[in-house]
Amino acid sequence: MLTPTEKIWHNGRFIRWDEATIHVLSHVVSYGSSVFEGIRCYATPSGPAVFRLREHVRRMADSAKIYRMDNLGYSAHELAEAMLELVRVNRMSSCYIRPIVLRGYGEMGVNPLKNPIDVYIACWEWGKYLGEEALADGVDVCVSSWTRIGPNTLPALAKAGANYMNSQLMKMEALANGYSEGIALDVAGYVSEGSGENIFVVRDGKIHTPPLGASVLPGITRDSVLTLAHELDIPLVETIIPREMLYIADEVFFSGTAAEITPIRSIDRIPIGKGRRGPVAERLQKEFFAIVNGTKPDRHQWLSPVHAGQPASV
Ligand code: PPE
Repeated sequence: MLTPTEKIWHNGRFIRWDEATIHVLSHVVSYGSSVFEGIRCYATPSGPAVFRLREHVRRMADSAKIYRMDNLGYSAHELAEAMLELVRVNRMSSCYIRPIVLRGYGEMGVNPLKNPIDVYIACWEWGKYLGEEALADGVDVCVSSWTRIGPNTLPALAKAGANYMNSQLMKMEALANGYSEGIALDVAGYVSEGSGENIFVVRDGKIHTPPLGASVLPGITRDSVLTLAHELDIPLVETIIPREMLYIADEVFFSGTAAEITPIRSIDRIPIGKGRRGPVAERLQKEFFAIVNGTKPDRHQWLSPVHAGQPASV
């Protein structure tokens, strides 16, 4: 269960956790009109630090723009500062940050343009997304019978609440069948992504990941994996991936803010490679966690320190 923190940021001020409620007739409830982000703040030796804050704020602004939420009322800098302030106010040493932009209460009907836009930012402690052992042992997943949202249906580049109805169908089906996650194919039948993760497929030492045109969220962890693979001299291509490539891969792994870098040990009960975490996933995990935990220098300015005197990199 979610453990409340003290405060939530709402339209420029801090309110109590329990006060962060909306009217049932808010536009978002009937029509799914929200965009949001998920950001991790890690504990480092020099205090809590938010991972890739600038990129998350930018993606939220992009999502809002796609849905014609033209004026959030706050600049990228103000939103980033609000998130850092929230972590300070709640005295968190590490946490997950969830900013949400939603169409609020005012009018009913599909037309969203008359409803106010509300911005909330909450944070809480969030452990390992796919279970405690997932990072070391890998997870058992399936290919979903649900197809990822088509390119001319809901825009996949936007991280919109409504997209997650599709994700929920995938997730519930996977759980009902004893898997921890589902992998969706896109409308053309090629590998797209997990319900809340991007995916990578390794064969003969080369990493493959679906391109943005395969209805994937432009994951910020995905982008970090691209950078780290390049630096570690692991070849990587963004390319369409046929489903059966999953089964004959040496390794498959997920990336995501919540899932971090999670190896996949079987798909549809077929063992992947040796049926456990492979060396490529392990190398990337090692590098990723060394940076986010502050044991290696933050050579890309990926971390925004939470505490005063250290300006955010936004
Ligand atoms: N694809 C989807 C569909 C997705 O939801 C996420 C993040 C990603 C890829 C990876 O993106 P990024 O976090 O920028 O690397 N999913 C978020 C929500 C999870 C949830 O259950 O809520 C997350 O990981 O925070």
